[in-house]
Amino acid sequence: MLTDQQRRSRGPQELAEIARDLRIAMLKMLHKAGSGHTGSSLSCIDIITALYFSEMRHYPFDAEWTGRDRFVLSKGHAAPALYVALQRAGYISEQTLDQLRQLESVLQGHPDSRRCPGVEASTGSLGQGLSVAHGMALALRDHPEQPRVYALLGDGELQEGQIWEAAMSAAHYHSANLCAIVDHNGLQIDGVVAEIMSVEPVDEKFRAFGWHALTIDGHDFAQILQALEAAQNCTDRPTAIVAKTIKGKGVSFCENSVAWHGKAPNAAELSAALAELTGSRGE
Ligand SMILES: Cc1ncc(C[n+]2csc(CCOP(=O)(O)OP(=O)(O)O)c2C)c(N)n1
Ligand SMILES: [Mg+2]
Repeated sequence: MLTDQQRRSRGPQELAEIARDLRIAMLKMLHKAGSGHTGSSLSCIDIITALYFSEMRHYPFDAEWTGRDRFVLSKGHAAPALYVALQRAGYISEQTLDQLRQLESVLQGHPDSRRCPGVEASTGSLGQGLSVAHGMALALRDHPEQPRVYALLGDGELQEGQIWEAAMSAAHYHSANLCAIVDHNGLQIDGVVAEIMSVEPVDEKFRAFGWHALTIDGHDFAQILQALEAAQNCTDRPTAIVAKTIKGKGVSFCENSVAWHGKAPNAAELSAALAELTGSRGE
C-alpha cells in the first residue's frame, strides 16, 4: 500500500502505463461479458487513472474512512473503466471482473453503491451525478480532513437540465471542494453532440454559472494533474475541468466511432485491440 506522498509522486509515464494496463483488463472484461460501453469507457480511463492512482486520498483497506475523497461517475455507463480501477486499487478481486453484467453480480452494467465496494454513488440515469456530488461536498465542507469530491460527466450528459441546477447551487454555496470533470469527446449515444443539441461553449457556461473553469487535453497526464492541482488551489469556487477526449481512445477502430459507444469487442476485435495496446511487449 502506497503512502499519500508515493501516490502523489507518480508521474505521467507511470500513470500512462497503469492506464494501458487498465485498458487491457477492461477490454478482456467487456469481451467476456459480451456487452458494455467500450467507447465511453476508453474515453475516460485516463482521467479515472489520474484520480485513483495519483490525485485522490482513498484507502481500499479502510474504504469507509470519512476523510476520503469521493468520486461520482455521473456518466455511469462507463462503469467498466471504474471497475478496473477499483480492482487495481484493491477494492475488488481480479475474479470479480469475470462477473461484469451478470445477474446478482457486484459489477452491474451501471455502478451500484450498495453492491460494489468503492462505488460512492449509484449512477446511470444521466444528469444526476453532479447533484449527488454536490450534496456530498456540502456535507463534507466542515470535515477536518477537507475531503474533495469529483464528478465525471459526459458532454452529451450536459444536455440534462439538472446539471445546470447543480452548477448553480454549487456556485451559490461556494463549494470549492467540488470538481466536475467533463469527458468532452464530442459524441453521445447516437451521434455528434454539436449536431444533436450543442452544449458549447462548455467552459464559458460553467464560468457564467460562477465556476472556475479550464480546458485541457484529457489524455495528457501532465495536463490532467496540473488541472487537478489548479482545482485544489481554487478555494472560493467549484472547478470544472473540460477534458478534450477521444471516444474509444487507445484502440484505433473504436476511436471517434459512434458505433462503439455501447458494444463489446468480439474475439477478433479483442485480439486486434490487445495487439495495438501491447505493441512490442508481445503479450
Ligand atoms: C437520463 C438518461 N437518458 C438516456 C440515457 C441513455 N444513454 C446512455 S449513454 C448516453 C449518451 C451519453 O453521451 P455522453 O454524455 O456524451 O457520454 P459518452 O458516452 O460520450 O462519454 C445516453 C443517452 C441514460 N443513461 N440516462
Ligand atoms: Mg460524449
